Amino acid sequence: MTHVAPSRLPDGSTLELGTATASYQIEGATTEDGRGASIWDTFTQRPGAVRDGSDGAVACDSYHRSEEDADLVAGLGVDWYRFSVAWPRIVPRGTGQVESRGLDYYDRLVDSLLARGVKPTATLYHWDLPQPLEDAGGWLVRETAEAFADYAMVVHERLADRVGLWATHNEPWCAAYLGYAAGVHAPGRREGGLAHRAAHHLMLGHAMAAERMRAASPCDVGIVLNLAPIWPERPERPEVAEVADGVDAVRNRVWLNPLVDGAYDEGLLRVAPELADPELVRDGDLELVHGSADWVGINYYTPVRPDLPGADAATHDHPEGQAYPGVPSFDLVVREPVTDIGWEVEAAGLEELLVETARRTALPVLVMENGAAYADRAVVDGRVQDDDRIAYLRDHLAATERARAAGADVRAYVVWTLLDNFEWAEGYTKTFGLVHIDPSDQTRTPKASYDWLAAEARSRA
Ligand code: PNW
Repeated sequence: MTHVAPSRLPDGSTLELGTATASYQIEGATTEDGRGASIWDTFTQRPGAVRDGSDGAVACDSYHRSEEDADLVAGLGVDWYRFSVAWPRIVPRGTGQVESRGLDYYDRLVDSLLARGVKPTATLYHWDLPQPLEDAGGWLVRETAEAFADYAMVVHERLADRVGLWATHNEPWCAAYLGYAAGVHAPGRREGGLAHRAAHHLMLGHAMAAERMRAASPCDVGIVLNLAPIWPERPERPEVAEVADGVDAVRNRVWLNPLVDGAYDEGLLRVAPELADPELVRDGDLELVHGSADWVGINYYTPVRPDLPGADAATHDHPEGQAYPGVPSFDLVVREPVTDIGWEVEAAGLEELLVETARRTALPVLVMENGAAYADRAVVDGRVQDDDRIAYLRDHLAATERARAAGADVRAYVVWTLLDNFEWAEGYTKTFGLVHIDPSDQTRTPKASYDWLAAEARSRA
C-alpha cells in the first residue's frame, strides 16, 4: 500500500476518539496458523473459572474477519482503533521461533485500517502470556520480562513503519493482582506476595521493551493502567485512611512510583515488603523504569470506595472487595446506579483521575478504555437500543472534556469496546460492545450507541 507516516501520539489540539478490542477477547482461531497456547487457553478450561464455562476459542472470529471489523471501525468515523497483539501468535513458545503467519494477520489488519483512514495503535500484552513461559515461572521470573522485550521487538520490526503509538501492557494490575493474588484471572494463583513480584517484572518488561523500541525507530511508547480514584468511606477514621492508603499503594503507586520517581515509596513497601528484596528489584531496574513512558493510558470504569473489612454496606462480589493474603483487605462500597457487571457508575471519578494522573506524571494522558456492560434490553427492528450505554458514554466523554478544560493534558478518549466479546471470568454473560454479535453465526449488528459515537465523531470533524 502507499506509504503513510506512522500513527504517532495525538498532539492534543483536540480530543481524538477511538474504540478498542483485545486479541483473546475477539480473535478465536486459537490453534490456527501456528499460534501457541496462552495462559487464558489453559485457565478457561479450569472448572468454575469462567461464569458460563466458555472460552475464547471462537469468540468474535475476528481472526477471519479483520476486513469486516475494519469496516465497522471506519463506519464510526473515529480517529483510532486500539487492538492488541497475541504473543503466542508471534512467538508460539514465548521465546525463540517466530511465526510469520501471526505477524501477517496484524500486518493485514493495520493496512485495512490505514486504507480506511483509521489510525492503528497496538498493545503488546493484553494478558495472553504464552503457556510455556508460565510453565517456566510466568511473571514471577525475570526471564519473562526479557522474553517480552524480545517479542516486542519482533512486532515492532514488522509494524513500526505504520504504527507509531505503542502500549506495552494493558492493566498490569489485573495481570498481577487478579492473576496471582485473587486467582480470578489467568494463571489463577492466590498469594498476594506473588502479585507484588509479578508487578515488578511487568514494569521491568515494559521498560526493557520501551527502551529498545524507542532506540529502533521514532515512536511513542506508553503503558495502559487501570488506576483508580480511591474514595474512602468515613475517611475521618484513621483506620479507614490506613486501609485506603494500602489500596492506593497496590492499585496506583506500585505503577506510578517507579515510572515517575524511579522508586517504591515507604508506605508501599510496608504493604508489599517483597519490593524491598534486592534479588527481585536489582540495581538499575528502577532507573530503567524511571521515565520509560512517553504517555500514560488510563482505563476507567468505576471509583473504588474502600471501607474497613466487615463494614455493613460493602459487597464482596467484585474482585476488588475480596481479601487476598498479602494484599490489604478492605470492603468495597458500591453505590447505585450500577451497570450489569455490578460496577458503580460515577463519571466524576474519571474527571478526578485524569486531572490527578496528568498532574502526577506530567505526561500526556490517553483514555484507552471506558465503557459499560449492559444487557440488550430494548431491541427495535433487530437493533439494540442501548440508551443506558449512550448515557454512560456521554457522561464520561463530558467528564474527559472537563478534565481538559481544567488543564489536564488528555489527548484521546477510546471506547471499550467495538464488539460484544469474551469478557474474561464473566465469559459471554456481560456485554460492553457498540456492536451486537449473534453467537450462532457471528453476524455483527451496530447498536444505537454505535450511531451515537459516529454522530459524536462527525460533530467533532
Ligand atoms: C478491563 N475486575 O478488564 C480490560 O482491559 C478489558 O479487557 C475488559 O474487557 C474491560 O476492562 C471490562 O472488564 C478488567 O474484575 C476485568 O476488577 C476485570 C476487572 C477489571 C478490569
